Amino acid sequence: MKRWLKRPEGSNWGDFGADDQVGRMNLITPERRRAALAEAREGIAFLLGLPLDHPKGQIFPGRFPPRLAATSAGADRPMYDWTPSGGATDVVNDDRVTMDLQYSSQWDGLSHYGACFDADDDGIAEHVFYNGYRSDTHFTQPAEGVAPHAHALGIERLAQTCVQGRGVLVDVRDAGTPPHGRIGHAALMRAIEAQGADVAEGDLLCLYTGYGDLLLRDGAGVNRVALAACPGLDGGDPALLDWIGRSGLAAICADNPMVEKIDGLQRCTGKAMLPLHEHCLVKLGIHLGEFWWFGGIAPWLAAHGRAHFLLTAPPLNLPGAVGSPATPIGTV
Ligand code: UVW
Repeated sequence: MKRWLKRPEGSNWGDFGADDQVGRMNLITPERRRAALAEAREGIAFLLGLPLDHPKGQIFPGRFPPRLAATSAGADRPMYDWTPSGGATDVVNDDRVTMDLQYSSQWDGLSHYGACFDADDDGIAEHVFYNGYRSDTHFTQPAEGVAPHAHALGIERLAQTCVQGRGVLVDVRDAGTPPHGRIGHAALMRAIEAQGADVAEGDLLCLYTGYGDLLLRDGAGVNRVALAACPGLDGGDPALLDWIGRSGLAAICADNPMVEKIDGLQRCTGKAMLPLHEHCLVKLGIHLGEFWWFGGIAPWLAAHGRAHFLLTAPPLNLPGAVGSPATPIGTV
């Protein structure tokens, strides 16, 4: 069922079907996955995710590290105690965790980020998400337990695609203007070319900014010094947004907090504070991977003159969640 009369300029709403909920992940076809599998030539696998226990705790404002507790059946009884009934010898532990799903390495789901847009073409802006799904009709406050937050575009939709395709690693640590600054279209194209990479329909672009290395080295969270030290995409560059639209990329993943460069959130009226988020998540259905870590795979790829690899990165299959922790694996 079509949910809009007017779609945002430059968007692809409806192109994958009126009820589509996975956007450009549709472009990872069996053929593109076979091409990705062919990149796993050596059988060497790299973990592309950060740990969930940063020494300094909070790494993103408002998102807290996991709190882990052993499950327990009562004051002094372990959860599993089979000995009284059967005399069995099993000893079993379970854990319970409370965590912000978008703490550390994560996926932004298509229900994570929306925009104010007049999709009804009646002069009144609604809160809309990819493909015209709406805040008022497709979201509820999550209740205790597993009540869904997103009744559409939940992260389980992404999980159902399995998120397995060809990763393209681009080292952009020195690509920004000024150094460690914003990466616009020209700078990104230079970096892609310098590394002999090519970007094809259905690819998962991975941007190595060095931020994940800084986090591991210093335990630093999101602060001005760390943000200033690493580049990010320039969401204000129309040529970059146009290229992303034309590229056929299925997702963009980075080792920095937001994929796009932020110099501190500025007050702004009538436009998005995070224009790349709006362009990718809202207009095009391009998922964003954030806070990943490329410090292991990038040197290997560089040493072997390669940029492509098999990327496998499913999120949690948690119905109704708007984002998810990620434990991505790159195989070369
Ligand atoms: C926000 O958009 C606030 O966060 P993220 O970078 O996780 O998308």
